[in-house]
Amino acid sequence: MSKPKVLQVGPLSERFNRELAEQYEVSALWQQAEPLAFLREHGEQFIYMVSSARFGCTVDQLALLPNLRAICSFGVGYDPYPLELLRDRGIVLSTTPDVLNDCVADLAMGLMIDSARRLSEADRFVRSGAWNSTTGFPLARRVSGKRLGIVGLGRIGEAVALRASGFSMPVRYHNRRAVEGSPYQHEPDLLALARWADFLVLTCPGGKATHHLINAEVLEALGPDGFLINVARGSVVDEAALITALQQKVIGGAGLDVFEREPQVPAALRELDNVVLLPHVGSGSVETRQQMADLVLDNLRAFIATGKLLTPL
Ligand code: 8YV
Repeated sequence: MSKPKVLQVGPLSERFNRELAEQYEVSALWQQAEPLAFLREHGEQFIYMVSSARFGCTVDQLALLPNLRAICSFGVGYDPYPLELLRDRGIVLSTTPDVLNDCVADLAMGLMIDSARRLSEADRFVRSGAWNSTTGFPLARRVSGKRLGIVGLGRIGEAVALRASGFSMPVRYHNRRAVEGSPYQHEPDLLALARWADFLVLTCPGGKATHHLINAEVLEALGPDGFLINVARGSVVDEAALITALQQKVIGGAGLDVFEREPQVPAALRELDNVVLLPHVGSGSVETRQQMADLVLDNLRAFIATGKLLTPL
């Protein structure tokens, strides 16, 4: 029996690429010299697509895939997919929820501690040889007991809140609607949450609805003792406003795992000591990435066998 054909938009781990190729007849779109010309010629063969929260897919690609029925995406984000078009065409999309909650929440805690206690900066201080008998490292800010404001209390936000309880941090959150049954106080006014919080942690989805939600006004409300932590999407923060706020000490500091134009990180950010910069590694542990990969393959297998995805969006 011939293997089902799968269109893979971008490369994932070597192991994933290998496992996919063992089970399916895979066409690697990114390896085509002219991806759209390839789709024009072969697009109608594909019913299944594999992509990721990084690569997504475009309207132009979809126009050349008239028989596409399912996209299995690696990652929990869905902002690079034209969702309305998918809905209109009846194309279903699976993501990889839950398996990455712990790692992303761990990283958010790491960024809170790093930015407030200045761990990365202190590491640079030691490495540079600046530590000597007369020069100690300047004092930092306490984390335990501080107020945590979560923007976007979903599965990852809940995991951050749970960890924060071990640090005796009171938690409030901002969502458009209150989360039913949540033990945390809902704050419908984002500015009020920013004024209240010592740490504002972003765990909301990206996309139009949250574009530049964190602007100069919110940063001003967070204030000179406040820290912004972004493990969501770069698009949620007005990066230019954030750079100004960090330069002028409008906020105390920031910890960022995501940026507006990845992998580009503005030089102005790289020059600042009051920001911790990570290369989008929220889910980046061996264990979690393996679980995410398995879930993509499980979704694909389930859809081919039953017409239903395991974790549809
Ligand atoms: C992914 C992410 O690893 O899950 C997401 O939405 O942002 C990351 O966990 C990455 O984007 C997948 O390519």
